[in-house]
Amino acid sequence: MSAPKIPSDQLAQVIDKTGGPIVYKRIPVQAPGPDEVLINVKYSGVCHTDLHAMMGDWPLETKLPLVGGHEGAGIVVAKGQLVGNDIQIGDHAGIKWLNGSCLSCSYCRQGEEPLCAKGLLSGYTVDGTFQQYAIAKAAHIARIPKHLSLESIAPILCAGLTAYKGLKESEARPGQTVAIVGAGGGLGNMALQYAKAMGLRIIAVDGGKEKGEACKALGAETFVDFQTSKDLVKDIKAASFDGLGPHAVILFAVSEGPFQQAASYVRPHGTIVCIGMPANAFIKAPVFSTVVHMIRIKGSYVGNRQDTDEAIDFFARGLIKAPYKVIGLSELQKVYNMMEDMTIVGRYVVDVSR
Ligand code: 8ID
Ligand code: ZN
Repeated sequence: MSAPKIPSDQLAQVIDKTGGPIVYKRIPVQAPGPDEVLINVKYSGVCHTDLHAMMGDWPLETKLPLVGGHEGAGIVVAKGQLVGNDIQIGDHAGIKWLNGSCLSCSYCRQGEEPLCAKGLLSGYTVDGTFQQYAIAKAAHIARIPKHLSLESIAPILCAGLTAYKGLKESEARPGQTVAIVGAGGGLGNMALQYAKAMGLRIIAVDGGKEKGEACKALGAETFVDFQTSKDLVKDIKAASFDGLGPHAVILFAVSEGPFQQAASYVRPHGTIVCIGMPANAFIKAPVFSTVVHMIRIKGSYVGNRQDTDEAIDFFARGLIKAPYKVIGLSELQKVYNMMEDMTIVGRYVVDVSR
């Protein structure tokens, strides 16, 4: 394939200072380093993490100025000298949250690269996918088969991957029940589809009629509305069929309450998996019942390269059909406003060309 023409500048959404605003403007296109690729991003999902990054919600500084975004799907247009022949110009590829890692520490060697102390984070410590040309370490790009739609695969690159990994980390087995908290949002919707494909029974927890209907359409057997339930703990336990509570609880909500409630309804010997990261939040559980019920509480953080391929494979086999809406990159702030108002059902994907 002849080398595509790469412009010297491009449109991007740029954060100049923590707290925002984002500014839609022209910035230079960067050249990839020796072990990197340059990807012409076509579509990028918008994750709540992008909003946390802009607002400075977490005890980890971002680069500034910053181009956010870490669910980018596009086409490889340039590669550094050290990149092998297994990546060709014209290949379809994804940029995910983990933009790169050292590949030689004990975590990287064991397939736990998200734990690498030298990890680079797309749209956080390095520029991400809310621009037309984005860079990633070649070893970490997601390989996207060419017959798959770049628009619909974009949300798999973080929401799908993270939800799938969280379900694996829960160790819930086919036939067992998981409570998915924050099920109406981007990660939650994906978790519903992966859980269904993995043979799990699902209790979805979120707020509002629209999210309730969406959750049921995506595979939830029961929907518990946290905004109207008078006794959430009782309702979730009752929804677990034998009344003992779900075998696993996966927490995607961007509020602290669920992180302090889950231990009250998870089943004895059950597992609580924390994935959502609300600002300044703490997990709380009574020591006595955590001990005598042998409860496990753990975190789960994106996924490794193998998890990425597996998550894409579920999608490629037609098992993952979480809803998304497309909007121009120029309208990113509107997505953030809806996210803050909790009115997004599923995911927004930005079309980076407009
Ligand atoms: O690797 C990771 N751990 C990882 C990866 C990607 C994203 C973690 N995250 C984090 C994000 O940074 C964010 O904190 O997961 C969280 C969820 O991301 P998202 O799915 O992109 O957010 P969303 O689309 O806004 O969905 C959040 C849902 O939570 C519901 C909301 O109604 C919304 O549907 N929710 C809230 I806020 N409070 C709730 C409550 N008390 C609740 N649902 C149930 N009970
Ligand atoms: Zn994300």
